[in-house]
Amino acid sequence: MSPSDVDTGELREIAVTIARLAGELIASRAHEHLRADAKTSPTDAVTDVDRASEALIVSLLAEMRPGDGVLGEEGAHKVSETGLRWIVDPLDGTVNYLYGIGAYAVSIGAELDGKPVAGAVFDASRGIMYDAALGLGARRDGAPLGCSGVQALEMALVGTGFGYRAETRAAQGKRVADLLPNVRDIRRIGSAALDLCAVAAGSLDGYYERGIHPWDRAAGLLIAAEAGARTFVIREADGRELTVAAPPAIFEALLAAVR
Ligand code: LIP
Repeated sequence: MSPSDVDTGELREIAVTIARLAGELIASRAHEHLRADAKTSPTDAVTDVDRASEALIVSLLAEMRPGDGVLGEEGAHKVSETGLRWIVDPLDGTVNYLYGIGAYAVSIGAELDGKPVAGAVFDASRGIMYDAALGLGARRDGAPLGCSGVQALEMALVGTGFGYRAETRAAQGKRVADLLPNVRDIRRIGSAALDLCAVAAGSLDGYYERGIHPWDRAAGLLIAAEAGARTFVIREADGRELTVAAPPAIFEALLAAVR
């Protein structure tokens, strides 16, 4: 099947509907005193809300798109019978959520034979919906989005993030120290999905991060690309993936600066 065989607008609306419902669940529990379990390190947290959100998303996808595959951050895995697979981060920005910092989202992307075709990121902390469908543009609460017009890296506000393991963070800290004098400033929002939506909206001029997962970026990369940004993912020698998104005018300069 090719993207022209599917209604990407319909897939976008499914992602929007489900992301909003999961986001409402997350927002409704934001003031609970949650216990966090550790994943890859003591600081890599997962909560019952992450799991509840993923369970809701998986059940709604099973109802609305029964033959499709699913890959979720918290363990959901279903092989596709249709060529379509949904890539789900049920709560991106878990640490922010735990600390009551207003930057956490639900990210739901749809891929057809591995190619992104639709996606939605619901900022559950602010009730803002970002979405995109292949060839149909990117939107924020239904209004078209376009990325920044920045023309020089030294004027760029660049988002990034860091891993959870101390040795990884030491290396990432050195890289961001090298980048800092060459850009306007750095922002560390704590949600890759919201970083990518910020690039799409022009609230960031660029974003890069090593070590994020497909579920962190599946929807946000398409949203950024449909808003006019260039996007790039490469697996590096250490096995970690580098993700970059920026407007065409500074993309090559940012990529060269972070590689
Ligand atoms: C988060 C990413 C963020 C990264 C954090 C964390 P999570 O995802 O969205 O970009 O810097 O370390 O991985 O764990 O909140 O779903």
